Amino acid sequence: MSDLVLLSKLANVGVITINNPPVNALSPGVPEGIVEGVATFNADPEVTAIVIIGGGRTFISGADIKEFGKITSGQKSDIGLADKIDLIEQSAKPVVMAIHGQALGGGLEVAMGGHYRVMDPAAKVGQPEVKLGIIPGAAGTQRLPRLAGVAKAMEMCWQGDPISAAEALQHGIVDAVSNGDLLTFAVEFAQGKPVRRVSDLPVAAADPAVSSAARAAAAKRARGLMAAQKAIDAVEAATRMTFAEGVAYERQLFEECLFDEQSKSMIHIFFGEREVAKIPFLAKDTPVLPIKSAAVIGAGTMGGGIAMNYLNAGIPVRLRETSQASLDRGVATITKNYAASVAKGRFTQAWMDSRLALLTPQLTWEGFDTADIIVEAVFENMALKKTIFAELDGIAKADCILATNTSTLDIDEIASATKRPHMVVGHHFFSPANVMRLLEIVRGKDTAPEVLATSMALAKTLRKVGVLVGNCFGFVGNRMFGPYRRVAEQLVIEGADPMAVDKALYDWGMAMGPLAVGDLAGLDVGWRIRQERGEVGSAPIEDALCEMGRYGQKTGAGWYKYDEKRNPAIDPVVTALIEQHRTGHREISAQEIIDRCVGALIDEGKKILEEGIALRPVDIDIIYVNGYGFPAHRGGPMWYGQVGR
Ligand code: 3H9
Repeated sequence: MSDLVLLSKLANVGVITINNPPVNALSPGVPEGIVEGVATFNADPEVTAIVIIGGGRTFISGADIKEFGKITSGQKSDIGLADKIDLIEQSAKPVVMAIHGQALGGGLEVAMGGHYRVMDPAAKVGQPEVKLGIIPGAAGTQRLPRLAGVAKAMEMCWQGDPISAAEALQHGIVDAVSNGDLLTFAVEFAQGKPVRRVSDLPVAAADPAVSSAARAAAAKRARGLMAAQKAIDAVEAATRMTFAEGVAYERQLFEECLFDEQSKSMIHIFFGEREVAKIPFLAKDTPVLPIKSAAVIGAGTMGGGIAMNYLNAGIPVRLRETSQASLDRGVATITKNYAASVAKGRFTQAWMDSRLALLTPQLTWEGFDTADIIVEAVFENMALKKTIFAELDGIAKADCILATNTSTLDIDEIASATKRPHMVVGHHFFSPANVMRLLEIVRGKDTAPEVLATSMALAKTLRKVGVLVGNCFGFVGNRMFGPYRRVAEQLVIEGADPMAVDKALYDWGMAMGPLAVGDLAGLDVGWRIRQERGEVGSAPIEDALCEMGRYGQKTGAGWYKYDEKRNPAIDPVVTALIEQHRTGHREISAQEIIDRCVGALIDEGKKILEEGIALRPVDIDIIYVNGYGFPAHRGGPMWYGQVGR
């Protein structure tokens, strides 16, 4: 037997420990090792029960995702997991799965192959395959409804979010939650238990209302994602097929997903999110500075959201404003955001109170001299930012990181206002900063390696995807967004309807159409930038809209007019304005709209790569999927540019 699976005995119980660091993926040899262990203990007369447990930090994180490419490229025909799980389930001696960390995907499927499951209170279980564009492929869609019921199984399989031990217990997915050492608990639990095979359990009769509600919810929340609908189909099949038939049907749907571009794109994003954390030019032993306290300047939308990230991570924050009214407004927004999460059941009131207790709103610089990081989040104005950084230079301790949340401005010029440009870095958060996962970490010409290493580590602490980018106007994300939106306007000038432009890109998978995004973000932002950069005229319709005071949603009108609920409607005033700028009236297809707008992203992305502003194409993809509503199932603009065009 290989080292991937270790066998030991505790009194009359055979213990199988999975030993495939870092996260016990089911790489070749692991399922085989477990099956061999089960057979060994079945043949051992001293053993009356078997416990399967994960070594290290987790139970099993799922099938080895790297193996999927071998199937799609024809190197192998199967992951070979479902049949191994059947063999575990066939054990004549009771098998108890002891879950700590995570049992995800194939990990939960293995767990359900056991006769019982016990769980550490902090552990999580889930079927996250849909987030990789696939569905469970080792009978998860057939065993889960037998334990948790059809509705819960459907929800878990199409949404893909892991659930807590308490919830897993409540839904019958596990049989007990441990109250001490997990292995000891599992060994005791195993005593005298009869064999109980999940595949033998009945499934409740089909309820069409449950399936159609799940399909409608998935069509909305997982728009365009084939795997979400197929996950529902597979679970529903359990209500009308035998276990064996259901497994065969699941396999067919799993393969349909696996061979589709959607899953290849989403797997690219999964590994990409981990790849961007690796900075080739940073030595592995680059020091990471401890960040135990933070200070944020500016309690507006961005400053407040940024402060919440630190509070959520348990890091105390001093939040500074220049007037009491602005400070009060900022604190009220933070409180309101937390209260909304409590109302939705995402946090408890006690948790919210403990976060707010870490916040010190203030009008002075008090305590800024001891902060480990100071984040400036004031109005996007170079002169103002330079004044602030010059002032900070006289206040902050020597090893304090000075971060600016600028979304476009030159980091080096901001840093030049200090005598320590090596401590200055851009931390570009995306609105709403407490929700959006992306953090662009902008490297100035003098930014020290330890400031970059700390920023990357901090992104993880703040539960963000940190992507290192170079210093240029708009960095990566906003720089690419400019040409994308310009092309959208150009299409209108050539004859496309604004709504047709937005609809084409929305239907293709973007979170919003490009013109609607302009209205949401504020058309005046781009207008001011064009004026500052001498680019007036490059967006003639948007210039004209701004001259009319139509800045977008915040003024109730932009490309569209908005009612109190912010529903957009066509405004004849805009239709007339467009007519004045029209150079043609040709029919423009949805495909042309997609090709030209996404093409603009790709072309600018290529320039960004040539200039070394982004490290790798995948960095751009991760930025677009996490910060700009680009559909993960299309893999990001650079990936799509290779496979989709
Ligand atoms: C599946 O199970 C299909 C089945 O139905 C069966 C079909 C037949 N495979 O995330 P981390 C790597 S599909 C290969 O930084 P954390 C990861 O790339 C699978 N590699 O750790 C990274 O490598 P590197 C369903 C994997 O503690 C390293 O491990 N399961 C896998 O922040 C550490 O990962 C999932 O979708 C894998 N399954 O988070 C779960 N998992 O160091 C996917 C991780 O070279 N995994 N790696 O960059 C996760 O969500 C997180 O890794 C986890 C740990 C929460 C487990």
